[in-house]
Amino acid sequence: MTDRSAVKDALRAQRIETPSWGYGNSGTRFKVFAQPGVPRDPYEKLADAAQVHAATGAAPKVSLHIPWDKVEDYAALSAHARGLGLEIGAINANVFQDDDYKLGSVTNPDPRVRRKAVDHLLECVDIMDATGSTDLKLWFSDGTNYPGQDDTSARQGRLADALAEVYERLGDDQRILLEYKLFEPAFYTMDVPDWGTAYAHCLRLGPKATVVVDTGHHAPGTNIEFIVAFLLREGKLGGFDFNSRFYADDDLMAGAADPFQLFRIMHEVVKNGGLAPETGVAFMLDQCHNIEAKIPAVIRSVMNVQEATAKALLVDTGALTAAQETGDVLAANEVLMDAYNTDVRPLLAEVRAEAGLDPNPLAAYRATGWADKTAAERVGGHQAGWGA
Ligand code: RM4
Ligand code: MN
Repeated sequence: MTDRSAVKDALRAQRIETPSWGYGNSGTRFKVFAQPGVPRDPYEKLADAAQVHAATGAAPKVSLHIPWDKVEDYAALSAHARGLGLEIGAINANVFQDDDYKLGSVTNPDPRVRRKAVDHLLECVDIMDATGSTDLKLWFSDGTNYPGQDDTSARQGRLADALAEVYERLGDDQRILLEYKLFEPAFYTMDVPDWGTAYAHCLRLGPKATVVVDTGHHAPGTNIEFIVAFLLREGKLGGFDFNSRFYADDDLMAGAADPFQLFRIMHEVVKNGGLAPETGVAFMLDQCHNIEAKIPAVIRSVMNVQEATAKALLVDTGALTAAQETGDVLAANEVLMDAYNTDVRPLLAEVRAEAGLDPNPLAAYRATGWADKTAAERVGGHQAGWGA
């Protein structure tokens, strides 16, 4: 696409969903560094998310994580979100932080534990009903640490049974986003280690089950954009959990470690129609901000996704196809690199200014004084964090 106004329309339309847990305290298994002004409950997390949306105009949806975002009244939480100009995005189930799940959740050898895990997933669908969320994001920490520990194929059967029960419970406009991860916390086998496994389960389940690609969940060197192209072509790409990794599941800011990879991913998205709302691709962030200020880090990540998208939209597809069809390897590569090497910041500044926003979202956020205000006001209580 090289028509400037079409590029701007596409950029204006893109929505990036931010994670409630990105606003809470987080860290590594070595240390969690608390920050001043961190939200103490889901309502305050939404208030922070609203700052990201106000600055960028592009982040109206917020993913929740249950039970981290457990509240008495989900309809009230959803109304609070609407009052802030936000919507509730994906509901993330959590079946990895209970003692019962030591040997797995939905694939646990003990049927009592499996029942408990599936009941939690069904509770998450109830929460979707109450909040208007359409997406159930499922990530399972299930797996084994030692050869012989459990029956690998029996675990696949248990997983399929659990997914089928949850799938049956979905409303017409609701869907499952099934996430995969290569390793961690299990180190020998994960029960959903890769996109192929997730895809096979989703195929068997039906059209309301799609795969979510968390960019941090692959082996080093994996060609993630190939996975994206394949899943889009099959109509099975539900969305992304964007973040950056240098080594494992680092959960750093999207686009920070490898902006070229993010561009290559967005190129496949754009080329295969994945920006169109009807394809249902959710552009979510799944990251944590352990040492940097959280709200500006989320804003930076949104901007990084937008920059990668803008570059992908600038690819001269006519020239690319011509080069591909004539087998001109160098010319084809040059078309892509020309787009990647374009400075798209002025274009995005223009899109923002035309939408009545500050062209510089980070400056806009700083000017609000929100960080000082929340640091002064949010004292006492218990800061939100993992396991809160
Ligand atoms: C998992 C997975 C999920 C996220 C949790 C916090 O690794 O990426 O999407 O909800 O972490
Ligand atoms: Mn994820």
